[in-house]
Amino acid sequence: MKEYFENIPVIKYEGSKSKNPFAFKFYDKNRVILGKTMEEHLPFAMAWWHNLCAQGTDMFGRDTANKSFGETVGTMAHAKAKVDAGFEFMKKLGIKYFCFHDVDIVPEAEDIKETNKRLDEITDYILEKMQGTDIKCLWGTANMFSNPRYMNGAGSTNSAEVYCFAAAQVKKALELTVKLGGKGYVFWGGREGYETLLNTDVKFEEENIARLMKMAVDYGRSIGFTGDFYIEPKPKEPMKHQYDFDAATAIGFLRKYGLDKDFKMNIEANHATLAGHTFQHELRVSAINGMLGSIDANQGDYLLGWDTDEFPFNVYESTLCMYEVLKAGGLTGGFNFDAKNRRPSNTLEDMVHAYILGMDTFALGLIKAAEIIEDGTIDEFIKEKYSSFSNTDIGKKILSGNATLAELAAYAENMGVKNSTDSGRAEYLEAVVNNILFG
Ligand code: XLS
Ligand code: CA
Ligand code: CA
Repeated sequence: MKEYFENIPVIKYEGSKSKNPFAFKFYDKNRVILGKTMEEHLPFAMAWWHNLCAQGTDMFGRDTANKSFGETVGTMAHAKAKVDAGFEFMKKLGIKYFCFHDVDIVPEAEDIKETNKRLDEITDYILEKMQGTDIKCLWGTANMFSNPRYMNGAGSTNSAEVYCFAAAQVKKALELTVKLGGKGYVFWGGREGYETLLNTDVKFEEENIARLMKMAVDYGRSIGFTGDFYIEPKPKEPMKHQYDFDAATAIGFLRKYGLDKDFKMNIEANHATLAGHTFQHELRVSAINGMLGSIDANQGDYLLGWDTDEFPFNVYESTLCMYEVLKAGGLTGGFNFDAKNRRPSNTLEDMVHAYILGMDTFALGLIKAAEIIEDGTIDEFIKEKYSSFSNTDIGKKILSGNATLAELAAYAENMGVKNSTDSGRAEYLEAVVNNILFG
């Protein structure tokens, strides 16, 4: 078997003193934190599209990286070489999951029947490669945004014929996800949105997206898909306004159309930033609604403001992310590195550096988040902050749901003047976190 990452050894944990660029400094998969190993806390996944397909093209320039893996790009031989390279990569990094779009794994043909044949062939091959390894599929999805036919949307298209194409792709991608044992199925609404309301019937489009999702749930369950469907919120890019703007919007949509029992959120850090939220906010909103499913682990660049999909290196953010994940009792999905090397980082070694960076950043985040929880200052503060609802009779009455406005108004009138005097202590709490991170 040909080796693609020839000079790259199996990546091992060597500790933070190590200067070896091909070693983990913090990701020690067997280290136990709060009763589980790091590997159990952090089911990392490789994103097929960025890692094996993207060659550094951006809006202003063409490829800088070569991902041909010795074959002609756009052929089935190349598709198979990507499988080989991908499995070698995952084994060397100790990554146990992958995520894919249909057209990441085969070149799309003119005729959908031919594309589907290619998909059958490549997934047979992927299944073969999975055998004897503990590598699994985290989630699958259909790319319903690249092909020009989707320029007016997929589920939200104006064309019934294009809608059927979208349905065909979802059907096939679901079958492939089941075939590969995927834990989840993602809907990211790339083209589900609008540029101007002057040409858009929002109500109609949203209802049609819901219909497509409902059909997907019915079909998925009928072929034995027991995992979670995910919506991956993103506010904009490519569309000016996308319907799945953020977690709160997507959750409201799912509830409105009765899809909330089958769906959870796949939260991407960079999409939270684009929505004007923190990553932590999106995770919290999902978690308190019982909808925190999976994470696309990356980060944006605050100075650029577009979807840069960088590998995460911000330990403050990964710490607050892991804090939310630990508090929520973990993910049903995993941590997919929906991230790409920056354009000039164009060698095979750079791909490995990027994953080491990302895995170490989340390992550090996990270590530090567990320390915040064990320290207890934040939890204690929050408990105390709201304690007037648990340790006063009037507070208890309000929480019981049996209080009336008139009763509370009478209480207020008897009380005299009351200004809020309870400090929010934001700076103190931020200092506590800094001390745990760097003290
Ligand atoms: C694009 C999205 C996409 C989804 C899968 O911004 O992140 O890659 O994760 O379609
Ligand atoms: Ca993104
Ligand atoms: Ca993503």
